[in-house]
Amino acid sequence: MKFYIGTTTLVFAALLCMAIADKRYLLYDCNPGEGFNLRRDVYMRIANMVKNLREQKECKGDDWVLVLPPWGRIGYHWKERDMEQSKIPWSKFFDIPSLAKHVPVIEYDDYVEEIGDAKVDEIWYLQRYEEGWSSGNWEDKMHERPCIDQPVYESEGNSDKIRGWFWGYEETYANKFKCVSVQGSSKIFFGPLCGANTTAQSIMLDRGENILHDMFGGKDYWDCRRSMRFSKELVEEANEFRKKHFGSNDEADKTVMPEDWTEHKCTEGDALGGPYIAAHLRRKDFLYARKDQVPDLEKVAKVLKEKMQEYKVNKVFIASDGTKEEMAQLKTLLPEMVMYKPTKEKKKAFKMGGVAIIDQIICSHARYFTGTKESTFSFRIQEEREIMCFSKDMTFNRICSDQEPKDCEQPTKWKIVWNSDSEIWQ
Ligand SMILES: Nc1nc2c(ncn2[C@@H]2O[C@H](COP(=O)(O)OP(=O)(O)OP(=O)(O)O)[C@@H](O)[C@H]2O)c(=O)[nH]1
Ligand SMILES: *[C@@H]1O[C@H](CO)[C@@H](O)[C@H](O)[C@H]1NC(C)=O
Repeated sequence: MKFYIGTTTLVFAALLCMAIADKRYLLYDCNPGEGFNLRRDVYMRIANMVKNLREQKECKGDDWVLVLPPWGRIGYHWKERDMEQSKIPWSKFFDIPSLAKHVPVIEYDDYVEEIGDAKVDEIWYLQRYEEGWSSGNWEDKMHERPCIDQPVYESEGNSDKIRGWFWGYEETYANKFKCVSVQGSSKIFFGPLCGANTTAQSIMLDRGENILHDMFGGKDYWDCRRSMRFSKELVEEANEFRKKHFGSNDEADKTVMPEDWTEHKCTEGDALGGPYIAAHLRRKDFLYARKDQVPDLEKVAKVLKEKMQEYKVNKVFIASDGTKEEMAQLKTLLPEMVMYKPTKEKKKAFKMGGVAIIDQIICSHARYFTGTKESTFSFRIQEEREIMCFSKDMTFNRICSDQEPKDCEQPTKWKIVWNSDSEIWQ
């Protein structure tokens, strides 16, 4: 009897070991300068890399899991001195079970607990090719190369631990570090990660923004995008605001979606939107960097008034990173405008990313939306509306500045892809 139990335990332990040995973790980070909304796009590239790695023959048996990089120290807007805007788990902003329906994900803290150490086996620091883009024929390629920039990772004294930013987790270290020049999409990583260059359990790809989308605008792209449902807390806050200020709700607006995103499907024009229009007015650095394409506030007020008439509504929601003074000026020109202004407590609880997402949710449920040229903040709203099946004319808009022609170029109309056999844009 004793012997029998012993064997089962042994067999069980062996099975457990095998299961653990098969698990591999992909971590990533971006250039600190990248903003919140571009980072959400980089997530999609990495998530689809993990999805594809799981399906690779060379990687057979490897149970790849994506480790979600804690939020913080992002872009120049989030460079707050306090650590309050750091070490933020993804669950603050996104619904983890929804993400996990596309690809297995794990929060960083849970990863540390799971492997029992705050460490990464290898860091691949992605960079361009020193000689620049290869002219002539485009070629996907990747090689280990000397670092071009000063490395942001350092060996610690006489230990072999490599230290770096690691999202503000000081105890975290890596065992190996190398620079890798890359030109192309995640496809080129399959061979190297699946044994050709490493069999390490955990690999971190830093400067992840250097990886391109495998199939921009394809089914994987949209599946992944749809899996990025926001946290319930943020959705509730946005819904309350919609109800209170506009009498807007999903039933009346025809934007009801099933809890499980994989069960959702609609056709363009299904969504009506709430009885208000919305605008995202990106100001700050855009006022200088894209001076000729940012409309002045008089122009904004004039166009939004016309649009309210056209859509027969008397409320306009404004999302903006503009200053208090700019918004006060706009209010005198456009008294109908409404903004989301969280209390101190809520601001603290939701963090800057959460407040940005609430603005985005409210914009995405409006009857008509107009955004800012080349702002990834606006792009994310447009995608959200595309997922809910708003008519494209009510989504892909921007206000022309006075320096531009009256019929200035409007945003590209991205079309959601629901099935793998639909046409795709590459
Ligand atoms: N709450 C809120 N925040 C905004 C708004 N517009 C911009 N922001 C903030 O400013 C940031 C945008 O600037 P960046 O961080 O440089 O970059 P990004 O997020 O990739 O977006 P873009 O620069 O617009 O492409 C967002 O991440 C927000 O935190 C807005 O309408 N509402
Ligand atoms: C993988 O190994 C090959 C052969 O040694 C080398 O040329 C290449 O640079 C390596 N790639 C990476 C990403 O390490």
